[in-house]
Amino acid sequence: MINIFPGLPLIESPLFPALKAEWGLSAEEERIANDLHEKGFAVFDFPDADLNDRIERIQGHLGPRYGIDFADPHSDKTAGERRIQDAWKFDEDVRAIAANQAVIDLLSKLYGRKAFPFQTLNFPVGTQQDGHSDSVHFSSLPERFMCGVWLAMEDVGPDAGPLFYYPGSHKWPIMTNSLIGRRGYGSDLASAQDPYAPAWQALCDVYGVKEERFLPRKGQALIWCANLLHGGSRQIDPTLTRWSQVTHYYFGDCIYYTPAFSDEALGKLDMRRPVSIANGQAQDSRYLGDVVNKTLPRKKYHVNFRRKIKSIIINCNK
Ligand SMILES: O=C(O)CCC(=O)C(=O)O
Ligand SMILES: [Fe+2]
Repeated sequence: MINIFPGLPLIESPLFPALKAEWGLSAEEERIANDLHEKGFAVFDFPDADLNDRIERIQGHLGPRYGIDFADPHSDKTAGERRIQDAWKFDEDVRAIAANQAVIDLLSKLYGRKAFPFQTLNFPVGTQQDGHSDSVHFSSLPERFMCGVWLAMEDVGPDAGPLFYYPGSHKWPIMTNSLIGRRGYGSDLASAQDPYAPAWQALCDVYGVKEERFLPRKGQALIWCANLLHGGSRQIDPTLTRWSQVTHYYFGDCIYYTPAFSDEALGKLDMRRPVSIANGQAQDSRYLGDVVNKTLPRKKYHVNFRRKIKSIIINCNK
């Protein structure tokens, strides 16, 4: 069967039921694909025989950087730094988790383009972050070719500020500046998420969905789709830890950019040049195979556009 919509991840395509029959999925892969398609997230056991040793080494190596007294069971674990971004650059175990080949192969199969990890976040406690979709921070053209993989590095109970999400919210309108009537290019924000909070709240109210919490055991992981609304719930017991690693993935042959600081309709994109954690190489943005690392400067765009219009008029008059 020809995929008429290569601009959509396979798991998010309206043709998903017909397409998946041809992928040769195992029963476990099919369960994950179905969950992503219907709910926007899927849980799986992280495929790494050395995971327990890696977790222990990561906690030992990164622990002192958070400024938290982990040795004292009664200390406030939320008092220090909440996260370390891109520890893969100096910690081989963080890198190995992010670049896990089985996960890359699985995501590539489910999305229909080659996945590559480009960012890691390591948390010793919950983030207590409001509901958001990651696609305002990092998105792609065509859209939806991005996902997060959240790995539990210990068992997580309800008092430790577990991850939460709204099942099915990946099907809601994708949050962009044009959707909320805001100009983004050149804007300056302390938190890129802030302008969208009332809009996400309005969608939650109108769809009347109930949040679900992820209470995993150590070694379980959760994939979330680019547009799934998720966050970190309030940490009820501050003496608890909630060690976790999030890896964000992009997919090949896409334009990579930050929507919060872009105005897509005006061709003003805050482009990204993500480095693949798998091979250390910066990845070019591409559109239908062609490299497009820079937005066309505004002036040039106008000249080209005028030339094109002129040639259309001349040709029409011939
Ligand atoms: O772990 C959490 O509490 C949320 C993390 C998150 O939203 C992210 O890394 O994108
Ligand atoms: Fe997030």
